[in-house]
Amino acid sequence: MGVALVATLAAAPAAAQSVNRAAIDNLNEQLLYVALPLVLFVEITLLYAVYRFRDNDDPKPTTKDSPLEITWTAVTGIILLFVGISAYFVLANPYITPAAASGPTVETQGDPVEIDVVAYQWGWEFRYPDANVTTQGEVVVPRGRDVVLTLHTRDVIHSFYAPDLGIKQDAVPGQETTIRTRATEVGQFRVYCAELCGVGHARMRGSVAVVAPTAYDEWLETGDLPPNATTPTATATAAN
Ligand SMILES: [Cu+2]
Repeated sequence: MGVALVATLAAAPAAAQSVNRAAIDNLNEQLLYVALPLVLFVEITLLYAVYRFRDNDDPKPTTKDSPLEITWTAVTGIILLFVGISAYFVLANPYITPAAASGPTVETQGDPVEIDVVAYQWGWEFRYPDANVTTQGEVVVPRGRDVVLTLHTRDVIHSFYAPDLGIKQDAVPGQETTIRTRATEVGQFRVYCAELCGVGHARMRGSVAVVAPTAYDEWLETGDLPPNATTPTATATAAN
């Protein structure tokens, strides 16, 4: 019964918008399979004990019960091991941790689009060194191709946060940090600064426009996006 309920709850309503988001959503789902039966078990046990012993005038401490103690220690150990291994595979995913250039389970695509991101009080600048293009506030990326964003900051710490794409990375003064992603759905996705960075912090928003590869090439050449380039359609959302 528990498993059927979990399966119903965990059925994802929509496809993930990026490989990063897919990895995080999958982990969330896996952990839910463990957490939900545990919550039910603990709560039902608690309610049962409260009801069963409600009129106990002479409570006795639990005596030594080795099989029970071994069982709960072993079960807890197995659950923690499962959580640890699941989390490790996501952390070792090179899209989640770009320093893990090629993870044990996930291969990155070669020849990524490289973009320099400059965060400042209070906005975002995006530079495409290969195309000599610079944009303010909005970064345009092609669907289905790896993108590597190198983050810099002109002043204080900022954080590039695109929740729909499962991306969050700090920009630290004097350092370079990187984001690797591959968007799988055309669309317009919001970017927030997730590090309190001064009075204009709340205004420090941006967006990621994910467009079809042909629209991306056209945009790089002309600076204009075709109409409806960021409108998801049945064909545009086909998985890559
Ligand atoms: Cu900021």
